[in-house]
Amino acid sequence: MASTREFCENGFVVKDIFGCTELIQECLDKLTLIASRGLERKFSNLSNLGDLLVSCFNEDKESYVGLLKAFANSPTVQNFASLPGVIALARELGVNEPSLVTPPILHVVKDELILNREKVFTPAHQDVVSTRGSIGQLVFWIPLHSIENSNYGIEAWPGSHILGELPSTTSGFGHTVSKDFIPDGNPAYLEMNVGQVVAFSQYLVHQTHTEGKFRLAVSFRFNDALDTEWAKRKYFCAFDRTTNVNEYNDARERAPKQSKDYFRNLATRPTN
Ligand SMILES: O=C(O)CCC(=O)C(=O)O
Repeated sequence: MASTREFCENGFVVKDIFGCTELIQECLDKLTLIASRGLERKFSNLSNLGDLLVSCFNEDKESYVGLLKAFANSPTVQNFASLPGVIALARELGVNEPSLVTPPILHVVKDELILNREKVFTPAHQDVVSTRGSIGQLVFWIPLHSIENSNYGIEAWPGSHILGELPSTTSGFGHTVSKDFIPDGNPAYLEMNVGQVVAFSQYLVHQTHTEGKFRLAVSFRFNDALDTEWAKRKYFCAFDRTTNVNEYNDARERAPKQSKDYFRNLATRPTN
């Protein structure tokens, strides 16, 4: 109950989640493995992982973006959204039947890895503008390491969630709360330990802190599938899926030979 009270007052709550630390370790190992192109490497430290990503980025930026997507879509990363402690917290904070808005998304912040500053350093914004799902929609944000006083954490204006959807303008990020409507006072910097998550309302005004060295975090959002008001809006959600069938059409010509080789190799692969 204490979490609910704190959440209703501030619009966010930071909580330890059982099993989160182990999942984070698995994620860091997996990212190290993928970024080192399948060489069996274990995560050693954050700075090494940062350097490894910088070398991938410098080699080929498009491929680097694909690599991050491939990692973010791994079941290991997706597991954050099904940790029993996460589901229990969502229910405690009013989301009775959690329904994912999008799969978990990865956020990487490091000076040498920035393709578009405006997308990475989010300005003061409310997530509701880009999602518009059920009213109690909750955002979970999970750093993959501790976030001390200035390591590209997130900053939030406590209590801003009760202001509803504030007027916003378009920005390089997508949208930002209009200047005159940014809540008074300084935002709170959310310090977090490994294994902690922050759950916040889609109405909370928040932004990315612009100082730090290297930061990795995962976020995802839950609508409440039992929300009757949302049901009346036909479960609408502004996020949508798209497909791109026009890229890599030449792969079709290579497919007959490739697939023959692929299955031959798979059938004769040594089992362990
Ligand atoms: O990771 C960040 O810095 C920003 C995340 C964020 O604002 C969001 O997920 O809504």
